[in-house]
Amino acid sequence: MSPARSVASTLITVAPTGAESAKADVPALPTTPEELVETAVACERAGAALIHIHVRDREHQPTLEPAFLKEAVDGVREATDLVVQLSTGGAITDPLEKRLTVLDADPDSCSLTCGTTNFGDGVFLNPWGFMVDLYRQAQEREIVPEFELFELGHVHALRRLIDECGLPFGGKVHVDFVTGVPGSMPGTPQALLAGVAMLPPEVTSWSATGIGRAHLPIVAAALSAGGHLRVGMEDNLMYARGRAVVHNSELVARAAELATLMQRPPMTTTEAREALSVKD
Ligand code: KMH
Ligand code: ZN
Repeated sequence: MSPARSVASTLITVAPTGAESAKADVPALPTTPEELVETAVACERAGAALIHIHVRDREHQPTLEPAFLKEAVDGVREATDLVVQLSTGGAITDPLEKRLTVLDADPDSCSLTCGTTNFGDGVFLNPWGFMVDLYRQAQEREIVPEFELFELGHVHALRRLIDECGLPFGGKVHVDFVTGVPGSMPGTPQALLAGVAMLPPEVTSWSATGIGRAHLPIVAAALSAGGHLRVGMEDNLMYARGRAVVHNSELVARAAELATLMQRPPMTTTEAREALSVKD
């Protein structure tokens, strides 16, 4: 896929919670079902079309318990038209078998990280067998994967996955570059564009996110290079130098404004469903 290909509109994904920040440290983090739904509604209004969800339990701790996942999927579906994506990455302490059961909640989309990577002081495990199992189960259940690429080697692993297992349900291949995780691919335009240049031709769309201070440079680079955007408190807790994010929707609103200035206004949820070929 050519990085210069003209892309008319911008898919804005919001990743509002993640598994890494503690509610006690970041009270604005949406961790309860009510906060998640309120966030989803506000972010849809601000221009998001897809939500990447990590669920928390009643003590605000990351969980992959099926009842909590289902509650989150149902709640967001009832209140919005957002494409609902569940994280299968969970937290780095989550066992692989448990991460596979995320698909039981029947989201529109699931994340699928294309390899193991450094994750700060820890390791985010994604062995080949796990990737294949997750991919095949997503194909069978008609759930559209979003391929998460933390490393340039992950782009090559995606190539291998498509060669061995074929295309995802719906035939579209959407990837997301996660840049700026300490120890992984840096959050620089140079690294992002190197990844874009390596994408297999089957890729139909790509987005990018920059962790922490890489957030705005990666937004600008992705918009310039024909990419889509992922924003949210999973990846970035600061709105500007010295000013914390108060609500996820302000990150979405700023991304939507920048995208509009770049003549690539936010995609509607209907357009996003079509672009990603999620099931009706
Ligand atoms: N929380 C990270 C260990 C994903 O959602 O698939 C993994 C992650 C990627 O956030
Ligand atoms: Zn995530």
